[in-house]
Amino acid sequence: MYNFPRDFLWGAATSAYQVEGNNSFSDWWKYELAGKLKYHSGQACRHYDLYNQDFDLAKELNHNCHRLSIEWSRIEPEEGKFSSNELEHYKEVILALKKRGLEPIVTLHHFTNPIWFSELGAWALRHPDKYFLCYVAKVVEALGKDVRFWVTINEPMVYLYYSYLLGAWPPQEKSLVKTKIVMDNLLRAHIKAYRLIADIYKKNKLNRPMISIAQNMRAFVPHIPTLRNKLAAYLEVKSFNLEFIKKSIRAKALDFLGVNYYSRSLVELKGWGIKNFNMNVCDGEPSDLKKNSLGWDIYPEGLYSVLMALKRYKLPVFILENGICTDNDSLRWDFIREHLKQLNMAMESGVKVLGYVYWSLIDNYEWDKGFGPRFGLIGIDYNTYKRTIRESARKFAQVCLDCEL
Ligand code: IFM
Repeated sequence: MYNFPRDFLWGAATSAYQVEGNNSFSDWWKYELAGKLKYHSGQACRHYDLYNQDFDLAKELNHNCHRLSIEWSRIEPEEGKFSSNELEHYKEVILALKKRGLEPIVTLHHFTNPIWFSELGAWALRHPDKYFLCYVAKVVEALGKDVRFWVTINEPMVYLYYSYLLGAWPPQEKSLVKTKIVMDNLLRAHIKAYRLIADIYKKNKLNRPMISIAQNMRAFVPHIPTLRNKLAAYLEVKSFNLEFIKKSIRAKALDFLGVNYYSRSLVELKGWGIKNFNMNVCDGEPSDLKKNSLGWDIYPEGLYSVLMALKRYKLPVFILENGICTDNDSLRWDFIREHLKQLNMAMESGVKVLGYVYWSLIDNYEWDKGFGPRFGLIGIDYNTYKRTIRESARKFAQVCLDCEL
């Protein structure tokens, strides 16, 4: 038996661009229409209109929290022009969660940018934080009184890799110099946003919120355990998993550690050039582990090792994403169950964990991979937008209710 605390937070996540639909002021939309991305997000899941229905389902599944993101390009479609209608919309979304007893966990940046910001130079600008902070201030002033958990930036390292090093996502850059600049800029933006949010709460005499990032962390496992591969795995952990976190902690800008965990990378170093150091160090190498529909290894024990590596920072951890895309729903339940066991073991070994959020509540637009990968606890029929609760979701719901597995 695996027991979790009675006040544990259980839920699922979405991000605005992946589910809302019609985010036409966003850089992704522009790239999609220009044919620079293979798939068009279009109406996505129509969550912008159907959020009440989706939150009813989350409540039916015994969730007591929900992670969502705010689409910057809706709030500020033109530089300096903020939409009171859209701020009102997100206020209603947050209230819809609270009304159902779902604690909102709100992300401010989840990969997408307004078109105007991307045309100015986005995160490679000299001081991108000055634009980001204006938006953050508007949102936090508007929503602050109903939000206890803020995530400033989702997966900064993933954004950096895909958008500036590998050239897959807008702005499709492949530049080492820009990668370094953007890394520093994201870090600075996070630290300043952290301080700004804290100040706004203080000024408005609200209880201090919990602020963090959502850090994608992978288990880096040497493929063949040569000294060279071990060293490379160590360097990957240090740079990909830990650098952003360590620097944020040094700046006293993390109240908890938001962790997104999916898979492992088998490390087989092909050369010492920086491009060999990316998330998929051993892409295409055969491994006998079961895989999700995108070919990622299913490796629950990696969650344990990632969490144990965080113990030394003495901050509570919040699993803000963990999930699988698959057409085999019993594999989804196996995935959730095995990861929850590893999570529980880490807790037994002294890691304080606030909650577990599955990715994702509903199937959605998986960025450059389109609508094929099915991550949802709830399936979406993209012809009718009908939602169907999957069996795995029901099993997870029981765990959420009982706080035991
Ligand atoms: O869909 C993404 C999400 O936007 C960020 N974390 C990983 C998920 C699955 O790839």
